[in-house]
Amino acid sequence: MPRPSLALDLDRIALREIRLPLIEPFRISSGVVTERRILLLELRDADGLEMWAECVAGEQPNYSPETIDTAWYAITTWIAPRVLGRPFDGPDAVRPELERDFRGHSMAKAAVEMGCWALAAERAGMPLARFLGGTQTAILTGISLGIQAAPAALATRALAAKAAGYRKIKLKIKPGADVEYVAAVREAVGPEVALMADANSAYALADADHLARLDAFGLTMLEQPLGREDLVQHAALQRRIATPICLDETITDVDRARDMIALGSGRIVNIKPGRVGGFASAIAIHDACQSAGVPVWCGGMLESGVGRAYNVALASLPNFTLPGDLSPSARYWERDVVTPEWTMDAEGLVAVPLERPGLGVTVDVDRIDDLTTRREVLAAPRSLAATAPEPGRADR
Ligand code: OSB
Ligand code: MG
Repeated sequence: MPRPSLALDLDRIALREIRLPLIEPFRISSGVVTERRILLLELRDADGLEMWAECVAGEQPNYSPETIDTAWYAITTWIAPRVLGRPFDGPDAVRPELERDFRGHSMAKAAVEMGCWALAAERAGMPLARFLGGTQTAILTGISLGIQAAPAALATRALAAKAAGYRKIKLKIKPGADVEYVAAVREAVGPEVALMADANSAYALADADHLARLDAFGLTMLEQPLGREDLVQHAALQRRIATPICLDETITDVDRARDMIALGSGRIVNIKPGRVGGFASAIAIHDACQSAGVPVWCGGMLESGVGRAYNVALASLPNFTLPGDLSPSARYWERDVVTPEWTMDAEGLVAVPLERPGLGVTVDVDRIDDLTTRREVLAAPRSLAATAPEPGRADR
C-alpha cells in the first residue's frame, strides 16, 4: 500500500467561541477565571476531512499578552490567509510559514498549526500521539489548585487531590499567600506527596530570602517566580534557593529554552504547546531539554477536552517525565465537549488514546452548538469564488 501523503491543503477554517463555566473559580496571582471563553477551530481540508482544534488564549491579557479576542483577530486577519488554499508538504512546514515576518500571536498560530498536525495524523491513519513521536501509553497527572481565601481551605483541597490519586499537587501562590499556605498543605498531605508552587511572576529578585523559606517544604519545583520574560534574574535566584526553578511564561520558543539552560535560569521546563506557537516548537523544546538532561512536563490552560487531546498527545513524548497539568474533565466542567470525557485512574494516570487515528476523542458538536456565542467561517480563495459573495469571508 502506498504511504499516505502527509501533504496538507486547507480549504476552510471555521472559528467559534463557546462559553464554559468552571466548576469553581480559578485564581492565580494575576487574576481569576470563573467562566472560560474558549476559541475552537474546525479545519477542513480539500478532501473534506475535518479536524477540531482549540486556541488556549484567555479572556484577559494577564498570563500572556494574547486574549481570545486578539487571537480571533490574528487568525482571521493574518494566519488563515497564510494557510488557506496554500498546500504544505507536511505539518512541519506550517510553523515556518507562520513565523516569516510575523511576530507574536503564538497561541493563535498554535491553534491552527496543531490542528494541521492532527489533520495530518488522521490522514496518515495514526493516533496523534504516535504521529508526534510519543512513546508513553499513559501520562502521570497533577492538579493545579488556585489561590484560596485561607491556608486551611487549600489544605482541604490538597487532601482531596491526594485521595483522588493525583501524582503532583501544584499550589498557586502570591505575596501574602505563600509560605503559610505551602506549610499548611505540606502538614496536611505528609512528606511523600509531590508538591510544587507556581507564582506566575508575582515576585522580584529582592524577595529571594523570602522565597528561600519555601526550601523547607521539599517542593519538586517553584514555577515562574520572577518576571514573565526574565532569564537573568531567575538565574541569580536559582543560585540562592535549593528548590529547582521551573519556567513557564518565559519559555516562548526553543531559543529561550536553550538560554535558560545556558544561564542556569531553571532546571525544569513547563511546555504548553499554545504558549510556544504549536507542536513544531514544543517538540524542539522537548528535544533541546532532553539533550541537556532537563526534564519537562505539560502545562495546562484550563482547556476543554479538545485542547486536552492535543496536550495528552504531546505529553506522550519520552522526556515528559514529570506529571502534567492534565486533570480529568470533571475537575473543570459539569460536562465536557468531548466523548468520552477525560478521566484519570486511581494511580493518577491519564490514558493516551491509541485506538484510532487523530485526536482519539469525539467532539460533541450538538453541545458545542448549544454553547456557541460567536462564529465566523473563512474559506480558501478557490472555494470562495464558487460559493461566497464577499472576498475573504464566507458564511455557511
Ligand atoms: O501558570 O500554569 C499556569 C491556568 C491559566 C493560566 C496559567 C496557568 C494555569 C494553570 C492551569 O496552572 C492548569 C490546568 O489547566 O489545570
Ligand atoms: Mg504556570
